[in-house]
Amino acid sequence: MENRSHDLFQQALKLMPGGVNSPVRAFGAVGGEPFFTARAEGPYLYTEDGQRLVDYVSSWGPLILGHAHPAVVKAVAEAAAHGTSFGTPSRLEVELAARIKAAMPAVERMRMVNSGTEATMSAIRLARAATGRRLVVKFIGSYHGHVDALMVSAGSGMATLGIPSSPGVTAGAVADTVAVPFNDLGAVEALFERRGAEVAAVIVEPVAGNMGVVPGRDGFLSGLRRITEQHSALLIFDEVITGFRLAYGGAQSLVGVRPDLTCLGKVIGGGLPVGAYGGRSDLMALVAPEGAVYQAGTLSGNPLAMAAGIAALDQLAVAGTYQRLEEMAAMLADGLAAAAAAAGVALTVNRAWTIFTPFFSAGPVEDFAAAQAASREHYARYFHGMLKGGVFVAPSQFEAVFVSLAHSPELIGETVALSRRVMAELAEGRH
Ligand code: KE4
Repeated sequence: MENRSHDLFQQALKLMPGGVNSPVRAFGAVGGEPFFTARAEGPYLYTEDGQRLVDYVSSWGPLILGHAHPAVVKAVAEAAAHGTSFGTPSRLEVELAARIKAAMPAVERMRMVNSGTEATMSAIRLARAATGRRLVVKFIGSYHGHVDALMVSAGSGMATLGIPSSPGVTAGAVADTVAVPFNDLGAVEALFERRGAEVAAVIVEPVAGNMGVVPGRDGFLSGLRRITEQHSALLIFDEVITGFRLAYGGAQSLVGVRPDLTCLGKVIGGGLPVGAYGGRSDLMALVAPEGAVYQAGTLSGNPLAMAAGIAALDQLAVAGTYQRLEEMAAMLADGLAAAAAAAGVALTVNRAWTIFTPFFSAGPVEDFAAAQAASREHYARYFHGMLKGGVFVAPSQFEAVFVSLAHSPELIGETVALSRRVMAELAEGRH
């Protein structure tokens, strides 16, 4: 049988590093060659080789409605017919920003950009300008995009590839970045006791998603809020994953902590390239052209991406949406845990509302060191067992499982049934 994914991959390898446009897609952590997707619809990916896969990666989070949702496709098609980018302000930018502000009161004003990386890069530049301080504190195993200053002890693809930092990121670029263990409030307090007067901001994923899903311990986020306020430093929530994913108001609406700045991406673009950073009006007033903090982007706020984001958020604003997502996430998470227990496979499932990660370890998994101790070998065998059964989960232990509104309890039930077979085979040492 012809293997079109293989042939495409051979061509891709000649054209792009690793044959991919983002490292985590290359299956480096799980082995094998990536399949190529021809099209996607609802909860399914359709590969170039005619396979239909149930998708729990959702393009790493954005496709919360499922693929090719009619409302999003219609909105993008209509916008495209009126022009794809104007390079001037347009009504759609106002409409998306107004929806984000209504959902997240802490985001009093914002700036649209084209990726989560641009959002976090801009937010730390703004924080340094606003405070006149240099130091940025991040957490080991958290990933905030590939901005030089934050590529220290990062998670996601960097953890997957075992790259603690990256060649090309100079010592100077990270001289003012300090990484401390996630969930370790004592380490943060000790750092602030020594260097609090130098800290511009703490940037945190309010639920870590890039070491796998690791929720903040009780009091962790409120502790960060207290400490940053005490030392006149800013608190930045990187909600690129959690924004409009955990709740319509993001993690900040659930954890009861108001950040000074928020970074967004993924879901707010409805599957098109959108990021945003925003927060206190007094801080955003420092951003050019109102202020002197320069940040710009040719395609920032372009009408296609805005139209997709508006359509997505309007679908998500419907009552009961997040309850449905959370019920399906819980059904799948609990199903996996039960399957592993029945097979005698050590598994710890961390769930935070609508997202979760199965760690192949006895656990608990409350920081990156514990996540790293999980069995990558077992994860790879689980990944391939599920893939062989027609289910696509993240090709890395350090990512999240994303359900969508296109999934259904019946489909989740079928996935759970498959997982029982996969866990049993894993326990028997097959795969
Ligand atoms: P992008 O630049 O990839 O749009 O966003 C960077 C980013 C920022 N902050 C958080 C919390 C993120 O999770 C991300 C990107 N997430 C990864 C996967 N967890 C994107 C997938 C990839 O790198 O291909």
